[in-house]
Amino acid sequence: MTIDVATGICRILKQEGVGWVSTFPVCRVNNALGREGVPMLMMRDDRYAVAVADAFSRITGGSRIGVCTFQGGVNAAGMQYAYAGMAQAYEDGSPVLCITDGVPAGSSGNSQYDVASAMKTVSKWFGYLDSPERTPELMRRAFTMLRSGRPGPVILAIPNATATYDETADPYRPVKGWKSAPDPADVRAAVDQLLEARNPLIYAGEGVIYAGAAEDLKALAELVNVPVITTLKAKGAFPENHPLFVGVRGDQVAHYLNKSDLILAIGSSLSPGRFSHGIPDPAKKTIIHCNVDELHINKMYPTAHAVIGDARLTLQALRQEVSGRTSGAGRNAGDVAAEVKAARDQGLARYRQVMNSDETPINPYRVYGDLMEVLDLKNSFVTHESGNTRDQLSTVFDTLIPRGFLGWGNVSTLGFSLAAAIAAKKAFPERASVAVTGEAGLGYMLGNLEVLLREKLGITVVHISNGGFAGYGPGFWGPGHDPFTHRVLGPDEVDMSKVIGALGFHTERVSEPAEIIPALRRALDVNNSGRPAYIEFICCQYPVYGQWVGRGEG
Ligand SMILES: Cc1ncc(C[n+]2csc(CCOP(=O)(O)OP(=O)(O)O)c2C)c(N)n1
Ligand SMILES: [Mg+2]
Repeated sequence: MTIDVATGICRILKQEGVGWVSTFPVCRVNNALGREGVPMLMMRDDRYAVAVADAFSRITGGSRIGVCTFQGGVNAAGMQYAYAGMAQAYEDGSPVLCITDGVPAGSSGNSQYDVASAMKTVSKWFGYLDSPERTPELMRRAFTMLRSGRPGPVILAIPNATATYDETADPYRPVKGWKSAPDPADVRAAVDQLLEARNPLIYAGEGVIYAGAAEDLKALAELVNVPVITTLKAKGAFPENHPLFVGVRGDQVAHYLNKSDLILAIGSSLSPGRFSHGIPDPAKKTIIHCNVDELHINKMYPTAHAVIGDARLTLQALRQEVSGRTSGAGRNAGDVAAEVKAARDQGLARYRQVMNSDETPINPYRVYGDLMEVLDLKNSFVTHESGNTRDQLSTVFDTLIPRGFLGWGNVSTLGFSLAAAIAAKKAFPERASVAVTGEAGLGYMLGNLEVLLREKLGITVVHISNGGFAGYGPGFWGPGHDPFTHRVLGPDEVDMSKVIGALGFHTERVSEPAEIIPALRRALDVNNSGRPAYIEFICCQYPVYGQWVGRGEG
């Protein structure tokens, strides 16, 4: 049976269980998607087309692959705009499939922008379909890379979507993805060191979520009686009401990072970036680095011992080894939980206080506290924006299930929260989905709000409206910040609830603390009927949050 490349790709996507594709026109595969009955979620710009698919892969822990299409080929404005989304997906290690038009044979080198070189800098693999017969092969390779090893974006460029091939010559079979188990000798050596340490600490990264290993992490932590911190991107990999949970950031996390003599890192690159910790006094600590990829071993810090393999298989092997050595009793380490509780209570005291504040303008922590009260934390999704909402929510928001909260941002690209909230609604339609943003994130979202109305996506956008760009550093004022570039028109000058209300959203503007909970309840209620909501909370400028250790002002 002879079919064209675009149709072949669509049929393979269906075989791979892809239920929808996000897009911004144009891409020559799109008409085939339409003909073959693959729903398209049309965003309002190319960056968001990538970001929604990227977020879907993150939120499902890679168990369902997000796929997007956008304009490519010669002089492709779409691809240049999509680049921002791909760069973020690459830096954050998200397994998203990007399909685009390729530069046709005979046209390479005629424009200034070198498509292939640019795409290679933001992908785990850039596939160029130079011959129609190779369609099944390249799709097989793409899904192999999306489902195996270190996660990252894969790009497929199709220079001639109408070329034809024989579909029966190389019949496509879905790719399962493969995992590797660690070397048992490495597991033994790691356990030797772990059992000898006085103050070990588990440092869990997002690899735990991609490996579906949250339960295994909990089981190991309990067996060895070791406190746990998670990275921003792994927030929720460990239940945050667990007695061994220390935090993502803040004084209690600093206390444990400083105090530890051994760090058992699992599923984390251990890369000190803008939004992660540095390891204090690394030379004085034993770093056991469990990772799926050798790329991160001995990076920045000397690795005392590496355990290479899938996070779930690694955690299981570590647990089995500890059990065997201790006749199932695990590591006896005194009352670790009581110390964790005391450190958390001390570290969180000042935030818990403002979470109950009645001041006006509203303290942003009061909004976060009330949000936690309103949501069923085992059946909802919340994400932050770049800016204070990231720093504050990752300090205090209690995440009880993996992906009940999406922390994101090795590179923290403004506007991603809307894409994440959309992807969460697609992944778990029954869950409430909330994006918390400042004015800069909102600005990036505005053009895409129409999508929520068109697609009947019942999502709530919570705006912490404080009339300025807080950005990084100590806040809106003071040394180290940007005094000339923070002020924008604030709630006294612009009423965003009217602007977004005119689009068709349910909107409210809240300036009284007592009104926060009722307003949130009304918004979530409206969401149940597929109508999006926007609530503007008139807040004070309160740039206070937990710091990253060893990163200066973060
Ligand atoms: C695409 C992009 N450009 C620039 C930045 C740098 N940046 C981080 S936060 C921020 C301003 C945030 O202000 P706002 O949205 O009002 O949040 P607030 O901190 O006031 O809550 C900027 C410009 C970024 N994260 N992403
Ligand atoms: Mg702001």
